[in-house]
Amino acid sequence: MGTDCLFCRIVAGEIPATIVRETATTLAFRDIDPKAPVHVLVIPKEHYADVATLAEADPGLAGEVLATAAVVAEEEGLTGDGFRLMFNTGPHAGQEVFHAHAHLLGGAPLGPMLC
Ligand code: DGP
Repeated sequence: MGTDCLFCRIVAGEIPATIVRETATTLAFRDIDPKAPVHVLVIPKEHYADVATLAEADPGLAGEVLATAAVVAEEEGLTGDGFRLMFNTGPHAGQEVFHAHAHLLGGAPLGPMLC
């Protein structure tokens, strides 16, 4: 996508982020405004506007995003007590950044909290 996408710019190293895991196709980094003790965003490096677009165009890559999220959940110690993995998709969900991303949340009881 390029310079007008915030997360593409993080992938390119043009905007700093606290990266917790990187694979050939995915990147996981801490959310700048965490809503839980652990709040990591997991994205495909390639630009897709949202998870529906991603899943239709490249289901394998969508699976790689989920796999990276699962590894980060394990590394962050979330697998015992549980965690939430969610994709805001479109304006009614409050999606603000139109580069597909999973929110990985955990580290405390989450209740009905939304991102
Ligand atoms: P969403 O509402 O689902 O589009 O969530 C976008 C998330 O992106 C939101 O929780 C805040 C986070 N975010 C926005 N700008 C930045 C940034 O520059 N760096 C990081 N690490 N996260 C950001």
